[in-house]
Amino acid sequence: MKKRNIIFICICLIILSLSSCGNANDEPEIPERIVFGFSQLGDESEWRTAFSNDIRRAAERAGVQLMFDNAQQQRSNQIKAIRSFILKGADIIAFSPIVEDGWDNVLREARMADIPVIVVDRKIETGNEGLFTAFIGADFHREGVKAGEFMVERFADAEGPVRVAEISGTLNSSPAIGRAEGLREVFADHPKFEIVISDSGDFMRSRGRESMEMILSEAPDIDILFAHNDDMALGAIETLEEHGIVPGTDIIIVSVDAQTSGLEALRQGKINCLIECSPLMGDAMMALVLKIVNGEPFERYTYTETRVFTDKDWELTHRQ
Ligand code: GZL
Repeated sequence: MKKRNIIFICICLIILSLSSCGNANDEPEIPERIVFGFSQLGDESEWRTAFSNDIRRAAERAGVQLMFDNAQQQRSNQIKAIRSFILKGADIIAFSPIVEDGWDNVLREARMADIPVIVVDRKIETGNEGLFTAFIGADFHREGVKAGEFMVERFADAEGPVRVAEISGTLNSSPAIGRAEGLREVFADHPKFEIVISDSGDFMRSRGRESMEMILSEAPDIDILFAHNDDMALGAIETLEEHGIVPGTDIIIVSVDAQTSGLEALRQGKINCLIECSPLMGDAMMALVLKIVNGEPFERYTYTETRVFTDKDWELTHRQ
């Protein structure tokens, strides 16, 4: 074979080898996954379970690497979880604060680590609003107002006093505070309504049962039960039925959340009014996560919708 052919072949081989190995710049950049730490307060209710499931699904859809911790209803566990997310170098953290107070120190630690924090679902009381980056959740005060407005309308023809029992959520939690305040704001303009007894059921069905037992023994002749969530309302309904009292007829029942079991009780006429508080915030929260981490503009406060479902609507739209 002639010398020049050999040289030509060698040159071709060199060019081929250089083009095939490419260089680091040609490799497609695989973006690093955002590491997102979420501290969930517990699993006390149907709403909470739906919310946790929605977060997992939304993180999957968003391609976000989720570190999820269930605090089993202990603020101290939430603080530990947030600290662990900081140590693990999360890009961003979110948490559902079980109660309003006691978060400033751990939020300062996240701030020192330059990790943004989103407050989700429930609100916090803080001496420095700059310690968190954004909030997404419901307007609890509005939910309480909506409950009160339903009661005013349903008892428009009643002389009064209209005796109201309240089974509230976790003490010092923003939904319990907001819902109670909203209801009382409406009653301030309608003095025939009297809240004759109030007890915390911690948003749990079992505690709703217990609270209703106590209410029946302490204030037997109530006209309305206002439960701060469906789980407690359903627990109370079990107790009422054990006492031969017809829920939704002998006592008007108003609840918040409008989860599957609550809607079923509405259909059965055992609950008369549901104030919706949607747990399906996962996608909106992930959109916020991506905007904040990517330095894009975002809303600091995002509120979910509050719809009202009543037994009359149900009759109108679901009459058999
Ligand atoms: C509301 C949420 C409340 C629900 C309850 O955003 O924090 O906690 O109303 C849940 O069902 O336990």
